[in-house]
Amino acid sequence: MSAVRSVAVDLIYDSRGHPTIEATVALQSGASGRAGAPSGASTGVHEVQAFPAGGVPEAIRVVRERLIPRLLGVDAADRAAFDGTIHAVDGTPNLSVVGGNSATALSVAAATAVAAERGEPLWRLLARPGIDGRRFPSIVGNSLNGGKHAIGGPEFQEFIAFAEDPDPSRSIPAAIRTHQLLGEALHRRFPSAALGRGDEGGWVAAVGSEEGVALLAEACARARDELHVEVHPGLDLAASEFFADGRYRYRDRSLDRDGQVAFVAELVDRYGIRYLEDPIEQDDFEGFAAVTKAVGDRTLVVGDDLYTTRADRLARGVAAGATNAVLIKVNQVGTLTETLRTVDLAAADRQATVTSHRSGEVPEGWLAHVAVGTGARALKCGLLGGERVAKLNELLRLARLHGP
Ligand code: 2PG
Ligand code: MG
Repeated sequence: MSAVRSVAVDLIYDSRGHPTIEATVALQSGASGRAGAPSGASTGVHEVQAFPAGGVPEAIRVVRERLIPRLLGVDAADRAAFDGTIHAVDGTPNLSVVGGNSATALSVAAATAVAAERGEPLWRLLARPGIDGRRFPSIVGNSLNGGKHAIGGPEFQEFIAFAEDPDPSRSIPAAIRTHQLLGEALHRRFPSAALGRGDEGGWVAAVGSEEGVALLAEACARARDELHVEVHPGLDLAASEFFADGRYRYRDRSLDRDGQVAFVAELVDRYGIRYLEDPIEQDDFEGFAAVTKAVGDRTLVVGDDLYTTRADRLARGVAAGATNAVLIKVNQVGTLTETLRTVDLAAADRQATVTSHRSGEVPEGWLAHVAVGTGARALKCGLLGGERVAKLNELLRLARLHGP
């Protein structure tokens, strides 16, 4: 039994400079694990609450006073018991008492401690049936930022280099090269403007959404020619962020649902898009289904805000034919237990999974283990900045250790 000996929670900062939580779980054996929780900016309305109303200080106080005493002595190897204690003490469906970020930090720290006790990598502890650590996710690499992740950028939130290759030593450099080539293209397009970097390390430029896609597609084509890796354009529209009063609002026009579906389908074909996240607002399962019907045979249609990693919402999406893939973010549901429930449902329903970072990240690599252990089709991650590179480098390490 991997009984919990002590638990600590503390304030740390994420990559946006916002406070978040880190947890350290120590076991009777002396093994311990530590993990920090990331935070989103374009959070879905169906996510759990990241922190209680009083923010990080209140989260820390509640966890110390009410949760830690209940976690001491619990068998951390019994994930349902450990994570279940968090839910039991919280007592709300959206973790508004302890906070979803406390739950994530604690759940991942406990799993990390158990893995350390066994002398195993974390991914193995999380491994779903049939996963042997020799299959690696492709890379969904954010190259140009917009929406809530960039000031003065396009409406679409993320312009992505989708590097489809089972070998991280090929996919990662291809995605990074695309980012570089996109920077050169932006510089040619705006020779005297200053180019910035957004929250996820992608470029920020005063381009419109479609122009951004065109420049990205060009950069992908050049990277493909140079490196002979299948790198194609992808998008996370985060469409809920520019949807208001029934319309999708762009700087030069507004579209109803049918108009949005047609616009997105046209972009997929014109630019060869192979990854399409949240093209429709977060409560419109039918709109998603229309997109999937139109282009789901040639691109991943991924639900992020639509599902917020929740099994009940994924089940609804499967019944509606809404998507062919689901984004997986641990802190959208709080614990690893809930996350793995959704991953297993996705596998049963042949929905691909994409393991994702948040826009406010911590410089840690545990996300790569979640991706490998759950057999994710792709790891979604920024390409620049220590908090992003930490995940890419961990994936490279796993590939070197366990790869073919
Ligand atoms: C998203 C994420 C990560 P945020 O929308 O997919 O890229 O953004 O963490 O701000 O929700
Ligand atoms: Mg998203």
